[in-house]
Amino acid sequence: MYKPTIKLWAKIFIGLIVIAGIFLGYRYQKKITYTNKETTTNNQSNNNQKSNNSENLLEQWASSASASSSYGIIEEEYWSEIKLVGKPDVLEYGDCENAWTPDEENKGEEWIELKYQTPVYTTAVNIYESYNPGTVNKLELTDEKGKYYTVWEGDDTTIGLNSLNIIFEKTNFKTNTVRITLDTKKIPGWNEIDAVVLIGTP
Ligand SMILES: [Ca+2]
Ligand SMILES: [Ca+2]
Repeated sequence: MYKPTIKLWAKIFIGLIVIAGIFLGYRYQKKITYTNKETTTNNQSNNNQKSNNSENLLEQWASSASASSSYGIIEEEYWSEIKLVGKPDVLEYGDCENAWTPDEENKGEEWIELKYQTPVYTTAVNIYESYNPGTVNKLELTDEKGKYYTVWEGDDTTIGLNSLNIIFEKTNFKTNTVRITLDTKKIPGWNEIDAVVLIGTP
């Protein structure tokens, strides 16, 4: 009859320890993955705001919007000013109902006005253009009394699905209102904007 030697028992014992070790390691790794996933979800659920703690910079997406005109009527939502609210949701360059566009393709001067939850001293506004970009020519902000200040006037050279990132000297007033003027004659076709982010410190 075959009798396992002490040496064989020792090998089996070591083998079991290794298997247990691999199993525990796998469990621990799974736990770490899950924790990271949870953190990401929490960030996402903070719907229109993202805070950069090191500089106390707040990135806010519009909470409401109005416009000189809109292709979509509010009730139907498509291409209406409502489509400027929140994070970008146009995934590829082209005509998309998730963006705002005016009621005529090439009428000329149009404007959009975005409101944000928290007033901030701001240094930058990024305008996410999604179709026939390049028509933005002025950026204004209001102070807390509602007075308008022009912080940028210039030539929008945005191409494709991209954001026009406008950086300026930090305002000496807090704002929660961004007004953007466009010249839709400049670029033929429908000129569409997906979303606008306001960056600053509360
Ligand atoms: Ca146009
Ligand atoms: Ca949008």
